[in-house]
Amino acid sequence: MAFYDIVLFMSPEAVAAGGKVTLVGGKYVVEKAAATTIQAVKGARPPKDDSALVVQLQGQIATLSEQVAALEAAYAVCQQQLADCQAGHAPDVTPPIIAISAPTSGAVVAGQLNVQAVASDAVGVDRVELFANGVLVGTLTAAPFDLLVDTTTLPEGTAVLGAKAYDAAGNYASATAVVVQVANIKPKPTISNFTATPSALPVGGGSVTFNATVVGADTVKLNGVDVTLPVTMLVQ
Ligand SMILES: [Ca+2]
Repeated sequence: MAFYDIVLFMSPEAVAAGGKVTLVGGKYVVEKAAATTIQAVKGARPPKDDSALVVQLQGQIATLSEQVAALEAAYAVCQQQLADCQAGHAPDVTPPIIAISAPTSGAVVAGQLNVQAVASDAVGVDRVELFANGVLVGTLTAAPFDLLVDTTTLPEGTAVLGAKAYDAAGNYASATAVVVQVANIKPKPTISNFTATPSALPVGGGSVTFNATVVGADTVKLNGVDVTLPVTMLVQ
């Protein structure tokens, strides 16, 4: 039995053209690249086991995939630059300008929060990405760059809002982060200093004024007051 080492030869041009190797049903499938880019070298020492060879090849495939992704991104930028040149103007090398206009740092927020960004670019803004605590929460491709963010999905306390703007040439800029306080859980209100004036019901009828200090409530509703009548008042 002869053994072969499988050697991958894939030129940068082949990779740029979308050439890749994938493992399908135990067989390696070559896409968009000449078959000669994979060679089997006879006479090599046998691999210790097939699984090691598979792992080695999968590692090479993963590396090639990363290279393809990087080349595709670079190719897209080159295409845009070429289009700029063909259109008769210089390539766009200036990043956009972006800022978060709402909310402002230090704001206490709850529920649905309208995050608003303002972005501009000399050529054009391609898209705006909005982040909450570093996690992408939305991508907007046209102004206004506003997005409702459900703050109940965020931890209570400090939250950092961020935004990035891109132009078609791949230039990008980040907005100054906005730090807000998420407060969806409201503490129970406290009541103190309850007084009634006068402290006893007036004989023959009249009004009593109640006062109290309530902290931590948006609204105060008087549900009822238990009144204990003095014995003397009952006798009368
Ligand atoms: Ca630009």
